[in-house]
Amino acid sequence: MFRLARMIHTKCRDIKIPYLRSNVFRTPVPEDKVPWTVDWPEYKPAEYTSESLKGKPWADPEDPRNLQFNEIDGNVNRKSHFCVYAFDNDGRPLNPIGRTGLRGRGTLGRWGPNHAADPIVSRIKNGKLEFVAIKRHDNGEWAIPGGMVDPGENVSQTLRREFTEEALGNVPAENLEAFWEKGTELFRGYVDDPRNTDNSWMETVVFNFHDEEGLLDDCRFEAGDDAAGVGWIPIDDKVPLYASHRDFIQFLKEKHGKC
Ligand code: RP5
Repeated sequence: MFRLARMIHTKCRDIKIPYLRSNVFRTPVPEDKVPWTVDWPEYKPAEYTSESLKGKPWADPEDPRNLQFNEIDGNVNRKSHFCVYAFDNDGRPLNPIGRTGLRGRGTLGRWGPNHAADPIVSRIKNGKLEFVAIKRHDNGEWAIPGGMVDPGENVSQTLRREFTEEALGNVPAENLEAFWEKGTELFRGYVDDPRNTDNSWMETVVFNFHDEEGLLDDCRFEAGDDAAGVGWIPIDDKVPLYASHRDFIQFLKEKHGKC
């Protein structure tokens, strides 16, 4: 498994644009003030939790105090992949990487870790390593077709479900049974997602499914509801990728030793 040399907030500290689907701007956080260990008594970040979370069955209640953090809470995994996280004075989980310039949950459903899974489906075509990417509806960036782990679901189910929903329109699922068995884990941990806040953040497990046999060569991908486009892209493409996905593609490159 690969590790990030150093995680630092970049995408979730961006002050040039408002937070997703809002007019709320993050409070500027200089890089050296990201870690909570750096004393900053004047830090008073903006607060934002999207109204769209209210009453949603997949979202946590406004008040986090009765939730079982750092535990498997019923069928919701509130454990972090990499640490036991701490809390602020209001009992809200504290982002383990540090300050983001925004309190609340933003548009994320869970206080604390929001678990996702990212399937990197790859192949070698004309000597070049390629992977299947989707164009996200929310901010128009290209991304690995990952998604949230549903309550009670395990990561392998999420990997397969998300890829099927977001990218695979016309391939009968039973043709790919063996393909989904042969994934290898590339990474598990924190994601520098633009939706992260001081109290809610994304974590993921990244798996690589490498198509050695050309099973998907004739597949005409179809973008699902969450995607505006889908297709193979070369790993050396200069197109910017969502959140930490460029790092994950770098792991893929290191694994296959190709460009
Ligand atoms: C990223 O958000 C993860 O790496 C994953 O790709 C994605 C999951 O969120 P949704 O696509 O479901 O919005 O942090």
